[in-house]
Amino acid sequence: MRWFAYNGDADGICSMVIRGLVHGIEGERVTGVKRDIELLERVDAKPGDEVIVMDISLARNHDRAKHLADSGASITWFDHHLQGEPIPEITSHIDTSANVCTALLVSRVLGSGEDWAMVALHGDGLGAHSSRDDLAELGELLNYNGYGFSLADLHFHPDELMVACLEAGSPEVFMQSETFFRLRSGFAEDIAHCDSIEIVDGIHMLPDEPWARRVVGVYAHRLNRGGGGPHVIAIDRGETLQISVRGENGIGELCAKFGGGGRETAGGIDTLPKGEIPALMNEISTRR
Ligand SMILES: [Mn+2]
Repeated sequence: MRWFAYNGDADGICSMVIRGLVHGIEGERVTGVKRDIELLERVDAKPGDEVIVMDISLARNHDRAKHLADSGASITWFDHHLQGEPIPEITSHIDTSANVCTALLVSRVLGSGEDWAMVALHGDGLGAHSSRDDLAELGELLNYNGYGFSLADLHFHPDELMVACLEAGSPEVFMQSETFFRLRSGFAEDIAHCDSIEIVDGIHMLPDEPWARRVVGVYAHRLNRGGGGPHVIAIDRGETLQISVRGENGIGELCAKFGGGGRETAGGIDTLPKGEIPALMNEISTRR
């Protein structure tokens, strides 16, 4: 039996589409909202099963990955997030360079699907490294769909969106679909709210509302495109903040100090107690 565990954002979806166009997507597929990254917990692989993991951090799934590898599953891992301690039994294509995304790694290994990899670079806020500016909107919209506190916030289940992209075959064909137009109009409605976002003590503070939970990632990438980071964007959840951080480098490691994670230019902390805001902002200010 084959299992797939892939991030529900643009990069995870494009990685899966590239794989699917070459070898198909037969198997048990596990995904979720972007922030749901402990996907391996839902992979119930038996000895001899194959597990393909795309765009989720090995550091955040280390114990479960080790357990599955030790119990005889064969695991292949494509990613660009913090790796933590490597696991020798895993076939790993992990590159944390700031100019790659997971879909690009998948496309290089399979020798195919470069167009979808160019979409994914835009989705991950790495559009400067994409050779296809005409795919920027698609990348941003696929990424936008992955953000939300739970699946109920999303326009489409990430797996449904992935299948729609796969069936379209090419980014150009998908951009003519009803699915694409629904994403575009949903996004336009959500991003219009962003004019009202206030900056409180250096933090872009968003309310805990569905539009904010959906648009926060794209809003953060757009801020970062203007330079001047690291930028801190938060959703106010009462006692705690859900934090996104964007910058030029070292962002995942910065977030890991506060129980979060990420990669070179983007990271997050799911639940930061408000008492820890000064410590976080101290770290941020040393990097500005
Ligand atoms: Mn990614």
